[in-house]
Amino acid sequence: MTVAVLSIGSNIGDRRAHLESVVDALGERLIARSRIYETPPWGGVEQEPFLNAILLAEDSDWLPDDWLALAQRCEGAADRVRDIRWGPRTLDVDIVTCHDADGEIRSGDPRLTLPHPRAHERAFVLVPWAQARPGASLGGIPVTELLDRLPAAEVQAVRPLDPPRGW
Ligand code: A4P
Ligand code: MG
Repeated sequence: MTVAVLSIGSNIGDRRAHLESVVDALGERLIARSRIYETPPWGGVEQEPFLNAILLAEDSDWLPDDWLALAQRCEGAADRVRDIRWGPRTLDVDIVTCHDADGEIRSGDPRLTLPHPRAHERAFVLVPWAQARPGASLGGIPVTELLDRLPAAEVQAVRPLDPPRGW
């Protein structure tokens, strides 16, 4: 069995519908989800604000590659075009971390690096994750501690949307 933490983001088109498409694709695998947050773009490319959320999912048979395949299927279904690194996108689905019965899975494979190499420095990942799973940790460090290491302004800029239907 594996449990995956997925970071989902969108800043083109119907942003909320793009996030909800991942919830639909997970179906009964979904075990928890954060609220939806509006977040300033991270990474230096000037672009529209993102909606971001964290989803937790589990499957009794799946390996990490299966979560990546699902992520890429969802991106493809949203007509995701890969051009500018860290640029605008209809839907981005990243595997933040993946656990099996032995604990957090580690991989240096560039096709699927685990944990995600930049998750620990992104308020748009850590704020929703701490909200969905208050005791969560990444690489053995509590997510709340990782948040304390980020500039306060970056953390405060990650704002929950008003509670919408279903979230
Ligand atoms: N890959 C390796 N490890 C992973 C993993 N753990 N999860 C590979 C997902 N994919 C992983 O990704 C490039 C390759 O990474 C894939 O082929 C996969 O096999 P990509 O999604 O095609 O490229 P990208 O998204 O342009 O690059 P990257 O580095 O993944 O960008 P990020 O890190 O996804 O950043 N600001 C806000 N506020 N909110 C956002 O959601 N997102 C980005 C994109 C930038 N700024 C943002 C946001
Ligand atoms: Mg990505």
